[in-house]
Amino acid sequence: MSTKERTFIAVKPDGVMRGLVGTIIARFEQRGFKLVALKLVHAEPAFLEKHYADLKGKPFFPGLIKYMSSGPIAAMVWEGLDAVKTGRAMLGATNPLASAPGTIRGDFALVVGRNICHGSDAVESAEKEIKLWFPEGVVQYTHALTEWVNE
Ligand code: RTP
Repeated sequence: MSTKERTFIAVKPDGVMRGLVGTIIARFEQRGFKLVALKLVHAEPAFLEKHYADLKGKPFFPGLIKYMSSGPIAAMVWEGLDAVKTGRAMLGATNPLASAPGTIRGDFALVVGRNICHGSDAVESAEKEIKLWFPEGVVQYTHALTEWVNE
């Protein structure tokens, strides 16, 4: 059964510099997800080492931290049914060479070291990542959509 979830999605520095923030936001909005947090962050290496703690020791780790700290990241939280799994499907495979056309990486990226976006891989990691990137919390919507369409 589908459950309402929250996922942490980030447009990495290459995605921000290439002007893909709006396109990526549009895809999540159009799919039906709700944006509950959004900010631009130029993250320090020490902070990114916490985000990627599981990858410490991998040969690509130093390059990954350098890449991720090279410019602003658009950090977001999206909410909706199966947001974690569907969010990952929308991003496409980690290595863009294997990402299907129609996915974000499959349409806009070529190499794994510049794969333009991040998405939480499980509900538990989403909770951890949301706490790390948004310690201030996310917004609560207090009005139904119809109240914004009809006065
Ligand atoms: P992400 O966390 O960015 O959504 O990526 P992921 O779960 O799909 O993949 P993961 O294995 O956790 O790798 C995190 C990021 O590290 C970079 N990477 N580079 N050069 C390489 O072989 C290599 N492998 C991974 C990518 O930016 C990947 O998204």
